[in-house]
Amino acid sequence: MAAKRSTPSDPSDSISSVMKETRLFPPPASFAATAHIASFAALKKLRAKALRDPEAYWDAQARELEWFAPWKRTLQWKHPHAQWFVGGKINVSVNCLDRHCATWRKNKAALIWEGEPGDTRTLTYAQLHREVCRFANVLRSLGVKQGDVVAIFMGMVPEAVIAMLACARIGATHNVVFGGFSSEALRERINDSKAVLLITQDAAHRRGDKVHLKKASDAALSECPTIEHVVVVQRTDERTAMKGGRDHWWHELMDAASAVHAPAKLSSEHPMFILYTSGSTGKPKGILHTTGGYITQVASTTKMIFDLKDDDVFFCTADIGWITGHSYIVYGPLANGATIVMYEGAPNHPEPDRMWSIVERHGVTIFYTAPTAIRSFMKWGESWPRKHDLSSLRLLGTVGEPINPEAWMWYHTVIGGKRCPIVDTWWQTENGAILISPLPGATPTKPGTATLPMPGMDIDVVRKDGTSCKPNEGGLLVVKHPWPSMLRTIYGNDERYRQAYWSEFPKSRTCAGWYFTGDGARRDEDGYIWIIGRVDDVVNVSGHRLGTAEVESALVSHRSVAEAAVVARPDEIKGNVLVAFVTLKTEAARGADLVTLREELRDHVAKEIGHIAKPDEVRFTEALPKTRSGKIMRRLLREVVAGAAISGDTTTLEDLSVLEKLRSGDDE
Ligand code: 7RM
Repeated sequence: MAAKRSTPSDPSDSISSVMKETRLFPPPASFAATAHIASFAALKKLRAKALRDPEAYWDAQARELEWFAPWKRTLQWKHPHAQWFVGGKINVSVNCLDRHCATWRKNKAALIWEGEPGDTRTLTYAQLHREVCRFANVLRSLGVKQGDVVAIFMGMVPEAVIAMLACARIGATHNVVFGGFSSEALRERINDSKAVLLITQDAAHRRGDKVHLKKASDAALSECPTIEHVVVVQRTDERTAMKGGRDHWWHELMDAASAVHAPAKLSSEHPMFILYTSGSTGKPKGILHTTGGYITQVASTTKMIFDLKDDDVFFCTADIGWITGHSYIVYGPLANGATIVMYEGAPNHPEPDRMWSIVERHGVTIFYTAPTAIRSFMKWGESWPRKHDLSSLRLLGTVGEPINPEAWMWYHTVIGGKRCPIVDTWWQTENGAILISPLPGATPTKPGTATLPMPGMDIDVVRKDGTSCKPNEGGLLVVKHPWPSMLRTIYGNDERYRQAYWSEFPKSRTCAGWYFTGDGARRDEDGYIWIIGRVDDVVNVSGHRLGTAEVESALVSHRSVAEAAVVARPDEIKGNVLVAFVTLKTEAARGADLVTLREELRDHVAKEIGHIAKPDEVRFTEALPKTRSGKIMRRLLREVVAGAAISGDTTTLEDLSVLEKLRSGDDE
């Protein structure tokens, strides 16, 4: 008899979570002694109070910022559309720059930048302010008006930060497109947002090579009717074709621009930026964020979660083309008057110790990166960080994926010297700011969980029928009350906004209408939230619903494995069987007996989790298909194992050849 086949996204059964992790790491007393939130008791009190009256909580957070005019209403909620701080007038660049220039921070380093070839630039708050004012004047002189969309297609150079802040200063809505995207992806994002101006650069340094951004821009612009002007930063000595009347050199425009600029007084709900994120099908979604609510929640979470102090040096390794770069390189740290470190190039150029060399030379105190990066560092081996003095570090963070306990322990021991708390931060492009995270001076952490919702957030793990799950019962992660930095809509497609986020738990007699994150999760007996992964990545094997992330975590705990991705292949008998794609650590790959290792890995999973999770098949590969922000694209692997044609959006895939290799491996 053929087994009942349940689709992975069918959330009717609960999700079995098989992860067993009991290690507890309380905040070091010395860290708690100076922390903004200094005890678990204080945090619990704050969360309880904020949950009783979220509007009062966010009202107080917003008051930490500088407003031109106060708001009349904290929240206006017409499901599923929120407006925050209604009637308030504010400017984000004033909060990130002018505010600090009026204090001793005027000559504090705002941005320490390091180019891949080794050149560096430091901009103080006063210097960054002048550059932003000048570029704001440049944008105005090119006819950019409040509400116009400006596309930014750049590498990690200081001008990208200046461009974003200048947009915020004049009230232009920026649309940052990751510099690694193709010209087709750029074109689609320019046209969907109707951008009037593009800021790019001649070329970017990457892994000793150059990425030709202006050439890619030119190819895109052949079919972008809304673009009137292009501003080009000269980063390299590449010869660059400039189109008369349309293209302008950044440095020439800046030389002629005044450094005095009166900031626009924007209403709190003014559209601040659009950021495209890929859905599993169809074209990318333009996530729209507005001004007052976004900066309120981003500034407040940066201060609390990273326990920011004036002598901190904050290094977030994300690209500004992702939400993490927007919120935790640019806006959050600068709103707090912090010193940020920004690095242009690849983490293994010229050698795999580049990050640790940066930490040592600039005295980085807070380091924020992604699990995928941590697994690369592990793969390269601990001799690289061991070459450097990392004693300036006091806090570590992760974001982007569930972190497997193996990687957490490595990060804790090898990078953090067992002394630094780790904040595992859960959030989404749509959220704008971190929603679930430990506070480093307050929350005892466990490897693999983002722990508790932030104060002011009403988050639950629920069953399909909306009732709350019991401890350790897997379910769907939802947000029950609007929050200031939430997306306002999908640009130009409000129907898709309703469908994607608000249709799973619609407004009804028994439900206020909740935001569905798309993630599966469970809450343990301490209330800590364990993300099981995207609901699409939950598979049903012989009637058990398993999060593939947990099987991956078991695989990665084997000494030879660097990274693993697990997907289901439909099977007549079992409903689904698991197929594991595995990359090996550099050392282990040398002379490995793959036939034996394959069996060893299957047994290892059976031992760690149980027989139900034992992969039917283990395939060794050099690399996994990933998005450019490092998330494994399991959707593509599912299509590979099913032998199906690759469908849907692949513009976010980092390296198309990876997929080609996996597919040809199919025919072996
Ligand atoms: C910031 C960002 C969002 C998705 C989200 C999750 C996954 C992010 C964590 C995580 C487990 C984490 N925005 N995710 N952070 N899963 N633990 N700490 O990554 O829009 O690009 O992705 O990423 O599935 O829904 S994003």
